[in-house]
Amino acid sequence: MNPRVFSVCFIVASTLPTTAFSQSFVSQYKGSPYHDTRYSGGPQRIPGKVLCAHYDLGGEGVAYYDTDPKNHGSGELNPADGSYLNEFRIHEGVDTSYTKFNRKPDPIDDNPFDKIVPPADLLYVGWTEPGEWFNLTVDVAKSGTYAADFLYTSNRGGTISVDVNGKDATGSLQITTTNDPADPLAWRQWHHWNLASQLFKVRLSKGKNVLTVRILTNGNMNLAYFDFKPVRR
Ligand SMILES: [Ca+2]
Ligand SMILES: [Ca+2]
Repeated sequence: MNPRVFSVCFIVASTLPTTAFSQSFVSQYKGSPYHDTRYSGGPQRIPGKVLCAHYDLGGEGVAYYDTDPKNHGSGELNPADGSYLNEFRIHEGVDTSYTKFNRKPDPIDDNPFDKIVPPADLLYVGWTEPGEWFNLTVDVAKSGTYAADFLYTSNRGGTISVDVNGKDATGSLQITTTNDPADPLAWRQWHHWNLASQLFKVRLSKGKNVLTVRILTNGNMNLAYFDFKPVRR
């Protein structure tokens, strides 16, 4: 082959994949945005808060990977009692719960060791372990760079990452532990909430995108939401 032709072919081949791969990932993806009787669904909107508990429909291996098929929040920690919150996604493998306020004698999520007090009855993904992941289909209003604040608890620190359309977009993100030795209650080390301001920045294209949140190390984190805001230039 003429070396010039070869080098042109090589440049084309090496610049195509990112966009082509993203488009093919989205078009071949079998998951779909979450909805239920209370939540009308549709892709979660960016800018805005993207709720982890509203991870996509599609089940194990498509919309998420969880280490076991049981939901250890809904129907277990939170007994099945007919209520929306206690039975939220009860038959799915991802483990979900919600922030509990005004519990006596020991406050749960509105405790004095919170770095930031979360909203009450906020659904979140918990019982996380390394290797687990879940997908969030989002609708981006405008192409650009977005910064994400992250509402979470972290018993022992750890790392997560976020893919955009099947490709790692953040690398390993260090999650600061919210463990506080001053709390006399061992179980409450899973309930100290914090907001990681601008945990990561990511470039997103207008329209439908699929985010994959991955638990890389340690687990034992509760993931509530990522709040995406446009980065002003
Ligand atoms: Ca599970
Ligand atoms: Ca889990």
